[in-house]
Amino acid sequence: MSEKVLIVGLKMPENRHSYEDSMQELEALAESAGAEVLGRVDQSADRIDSKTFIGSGKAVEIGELAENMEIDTVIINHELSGSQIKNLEDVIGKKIIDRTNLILDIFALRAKSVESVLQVELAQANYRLPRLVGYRNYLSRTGGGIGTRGPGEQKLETDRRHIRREIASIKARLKKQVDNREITRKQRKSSELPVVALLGYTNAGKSTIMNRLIEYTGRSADKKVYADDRLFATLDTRHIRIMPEEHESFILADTVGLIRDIPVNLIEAFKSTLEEIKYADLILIVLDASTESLDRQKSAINETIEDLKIGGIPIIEVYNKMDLVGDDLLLNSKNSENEVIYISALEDAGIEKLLQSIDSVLNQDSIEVEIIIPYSEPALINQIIEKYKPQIKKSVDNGMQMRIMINRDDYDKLERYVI
Ligand SMILES: Nc1nc2c(ncn2[C@@H]2O[C@H](COP(=O)(O)OP(=O)(O)OP(=O)(O)O)[C@@H](O)[C@H]2O)c(=O)[nH]1
Ligand SMILES: [Mg+2]
Repeated sequence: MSEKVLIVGLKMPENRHSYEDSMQELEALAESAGAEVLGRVDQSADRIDSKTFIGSGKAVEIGELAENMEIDTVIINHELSGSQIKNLEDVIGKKIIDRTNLILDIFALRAKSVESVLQVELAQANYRLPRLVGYRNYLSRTGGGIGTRGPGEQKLETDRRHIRREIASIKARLKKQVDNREITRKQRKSSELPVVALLGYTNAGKSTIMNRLIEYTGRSADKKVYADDRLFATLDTRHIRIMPEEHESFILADTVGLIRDIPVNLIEAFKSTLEEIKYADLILIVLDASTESLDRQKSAINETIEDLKIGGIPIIEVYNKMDLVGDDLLLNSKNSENEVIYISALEDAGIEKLLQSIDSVLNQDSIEVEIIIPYSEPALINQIIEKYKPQIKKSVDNGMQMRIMINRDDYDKLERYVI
C-alpha cells in the first residue's frame, strides 16, 4: 500500500511567482517517491514562523485534516530545521518530511552505481547530523516509508558520533571512486571519439533521446537506458557509443536531471556526476517544450553551467516534446545565442536534423585531407575508419590511403601521415 501524503506550502512575497509551479513539482516528487498525494494545503504569510515554519494555528488545522483524511505523512515544500520538524510532529501527530528529505529519499531509491550510493549516503548523513532531534522521532514510529530509506543496507544511525565517523569513511571511499572515474575518462578520451553530453531538467526527455539515438543507429536494444515519467529517473551518468551510418560517430553521455533549489547537501553529489560534462566536445541542452516553467528550467541549467565553469564548449539547445506544443514556441526561442532545434523523441521527429546539427558542430573548422596510415598501425587504421567513415579508401603499397575531414586537434596528431 502506498504512503498517503498531504503536501503543504508556504506562500511568501519572495516566492509567490514560482509558488504554483513549485507545488506541482512537489507533488510530482512525492509521487516519484512512491507516495499517493491525497491533498494540499497552502498557507500565505509574510515571513516564516521560527518554531513551526508554517505557524502553529495552521499546524493544528493540518493535524485535524490529516486525521480526518487518514494521512500517513505530511510533506512541507521547504527545508526545515530539526526542531521545526519535531514541533510540527508534536502538533500534527504524523510523520513530517521536508522537501530536501523527500529528494534525498528519491535519490536513495534510485542510486545504483557505487559512486552514487556513496554520494547519497553522504548527503543523507549530512542532512541528519543537525536534525537528530526531529529525526529520532520518525525512527521511533512504526513503519518505514519516505525519509527512512537508505541506498545501502545499513540502518539509519541516530548517534551523532557514529554519523561523524560514517561521514569520514564515506568521503574516503568516494575519493577512490572519483579517481577511478578519472581513469575511465582518460581511456574514453583515448578512444578518439568526440563526447556529446545531454544536460537538462529532470523529466525533459534526455534518456528518451539517448534511447532514440541508440535505436536509430541500429544498436541493440539491451543498451537502452531507463526513461520514465517520474522525477530523477536517471541518477548515474551513462556513456554509449552512437555510430550512425551517415553521420559522425560520437559517445553520448546521459546525466542526472536538474531541479530548482537543489538541496545544499546534494549540490556536491550533483556536481560530481555532472563533472563529466566539462570534458564534452558538445553539450545538448534538453528542454521540455511542453512545460509552462521553461524559463525557470533554463535558469536552473544556466546556473549549473556557471557553477561547473563550463565555458567554451559548443551548445545546441534541443526543444523536446514538440508533439505536445504548437509552433508559437519557435518564435520565442529565436533570440537564443545557441543553435536551436526542435524534436519529439517520443514520436521520432527531428532526430535526423539533430544528427546533422551534431555533425556540423563536431566538424567545425574541419579540413579535408588525404592520408596514408601504414599497415603496421592496424589499431589506428580501425580508429580512423570508425571515426571518420572515409568515403574514399584504398590499399596502397605502404598502407591504407583515405580521404577524411578532420578537425584541428586531429590534424596535429595525424599531420605526419598527410600526403
Ligand atoms: N510527449 C512526449 N513525451 C516525451 C518525449 N520525450 C520523452 N517523453 C516522456 O517524458 C518522460 C521523461 O523522459 P526521460 O527520458 O526519462 O526524461 P529525463 O530527462 O531522462 O529525466 P531524468 O532522468 O529524470 O532526468 C517519459 O515519460 C518519456 O516518455 C516527447 O518527445 N514527447
Ligand atoms: Mg533520464
